[in-house]
Amino acid sequence: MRELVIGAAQLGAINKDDSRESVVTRMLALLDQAALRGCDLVVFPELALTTFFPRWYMEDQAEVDTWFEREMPGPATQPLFDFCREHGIAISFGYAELTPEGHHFNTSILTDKTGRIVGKYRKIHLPGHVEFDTERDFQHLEKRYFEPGDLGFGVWRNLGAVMGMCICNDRRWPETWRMMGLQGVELVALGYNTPSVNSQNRTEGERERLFHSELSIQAGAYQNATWAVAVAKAGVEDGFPLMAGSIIVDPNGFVVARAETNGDELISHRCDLDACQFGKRTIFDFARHRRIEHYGLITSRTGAEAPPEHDDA
Ligand code: CDV
Repeated sequence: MRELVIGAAQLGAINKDDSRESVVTRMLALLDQAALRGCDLVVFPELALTTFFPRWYMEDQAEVDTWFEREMPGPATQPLFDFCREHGIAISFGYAELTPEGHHFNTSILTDKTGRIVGKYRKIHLPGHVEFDTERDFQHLEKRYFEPGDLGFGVWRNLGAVMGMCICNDRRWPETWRMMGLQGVELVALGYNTPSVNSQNRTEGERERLFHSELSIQAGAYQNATWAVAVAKAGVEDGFPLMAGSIIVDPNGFVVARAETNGDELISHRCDLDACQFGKRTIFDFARHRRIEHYGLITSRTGAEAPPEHDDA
């Protein structure tokens, strides 16, 4: 059996004024718990080091750039990597990445147990909008501050497993999961910052938001016979609530661990990677069952186009 103890380290609210150092201290406290539980890999949320800054409208690029990391590890994050090496724990977390060439990405990294970065993913499905939107109850400006990821959906051999990453909104797109599924993924690490209410529909609250999140993750895990670790940034950030509900999902799509609070919380599960094999060899044996000759529209058409209307009478 290939088993890994996987931790999902949910973070509670991070307010605008909270320093990266204070967040890293909280992350280290969760890593201490993870070490006691014997975790092999600990997954943290999207944009783990700061508040979810895309809710704030900014025009000054210098101000925007204060939310980004120019190096990874940097002085504030180095202790996380030191912890990995000292305790033999791999980690994955999200942050805003500013490249030396001046590109801005919503990024996640994956390390091995020595703290070496072995995988990087840059968020491809960026939700939200570019300009201030007066119709929304609050802003979601990811399309303003980030470029779509340019690295595709990679997978990496790490800790004896095939691991992939995606970020928040990516989890709602079957294409995300299938791209990794086609590379034999056995564990998908993903973090999210999902507001508890829909900024464009006040009737859609936390119950529906959690349902849609779990529906997407459970379907993605099942249809690609992979473990999935989905980790929230939760709680009320400067008055704006983010839903919690971090989960670990098995390759049959069942939730095997779930966070119970809205704050910093570690959940964990001993995951048998070989449990992916049954689904991959039977109902989701892609090589035997997929019919790519009928899937052309998926890569040739972006938006939905219904056939022309005609008179049925
Ligand atoms: N950070 C996100 O990508 N959030 C989106 C919200 C805006 C719907 C999500 O899919 O959860």
